[in-house]
Amino acid sequence: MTVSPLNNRVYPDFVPPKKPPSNSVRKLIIDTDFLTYSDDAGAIAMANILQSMGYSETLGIVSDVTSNYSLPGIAAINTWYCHSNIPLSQTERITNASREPRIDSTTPEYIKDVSDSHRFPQHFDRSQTKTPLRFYKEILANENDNSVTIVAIGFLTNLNELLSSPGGKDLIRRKVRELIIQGGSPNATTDPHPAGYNLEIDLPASHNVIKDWPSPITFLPGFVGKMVQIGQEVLDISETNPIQLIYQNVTFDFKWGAYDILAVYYSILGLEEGSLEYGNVDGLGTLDFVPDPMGVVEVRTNSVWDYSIAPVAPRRFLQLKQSNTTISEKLTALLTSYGDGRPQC
Ligand SMILES: [Ca+2]
Repeated sequence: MTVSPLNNRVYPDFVPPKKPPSNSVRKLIIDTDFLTYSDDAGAIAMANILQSMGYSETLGIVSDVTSNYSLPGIAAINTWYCHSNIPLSQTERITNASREPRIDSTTPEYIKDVSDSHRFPQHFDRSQTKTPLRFYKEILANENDNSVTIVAIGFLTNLNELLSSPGGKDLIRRKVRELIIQGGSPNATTDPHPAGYNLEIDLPASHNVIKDWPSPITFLPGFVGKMVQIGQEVLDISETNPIQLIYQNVTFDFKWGAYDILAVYYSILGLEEGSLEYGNVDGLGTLDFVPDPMGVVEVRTNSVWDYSIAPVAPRRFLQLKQSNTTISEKLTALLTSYGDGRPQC
């Protein structure tokens, strides 16, 4: 039994993660396709929870989908966790899509309910949002060198735009300590898993970012995230929390991979926390795209870890160090750490 540092309440299952080294409050920018699946919501909740515990500060959240509902939904989560002032960004090309239009989605739609301010209070003013390129440039310019962590839990379109912009590459080289990407499988032959949805949606952008990004990149492969299942317990948290509704709608058999949640967890707590380890030696090699060995139609692409390629900066991929159930229990304890209550802002 542990007293949660979040609200001084006692939760039988709550185990706070090992603290990162001192002076390492992670400054984070999250780039998300928050629209269709539940793990983006869990990941944004995780960033909020770890910020409340003093481990991180989310400098901004960028939506890389065009849906009009995406930012209000993100704002609802931030507002629930008492961080309504986290700046948000999205393209000006707004649509009324309620699911990612580039996939044939069979997932239930949740975004309209979550973005409904009458149901989930939110502090959001679209007139105050900036486009992703301007947003990234202003945030990075204002931070210390080598101090910003970017976690890409969606597509790489915005990051490629930043990288390709005048002065963008130098700004990244100076300010970004690490880019974490949810996606990319290191072994196409033994793992018949495509490069991953996030990387396939905008393959030219993905290719360019992986090739030219001038600071370290760490990949969380899809099959790693899939092994850590999250679900049933999140349904028991307060119904006032928007992620409760999302998990109710978009978990299959009440379980869904922790993909984006695990990426955010690593981006804040690093390897020191103990769940994960690097799968390649000394940061050598890099991810490379190859044709899908199954010859599958559509845009399916596979990837391999190619040790013969010398990247412009270290590239690493993550694998589980602890058992998937142990990690799942730790993530679940954090996501449910307010019990059926809510934070007092
Ligand atoms: Ca995502």
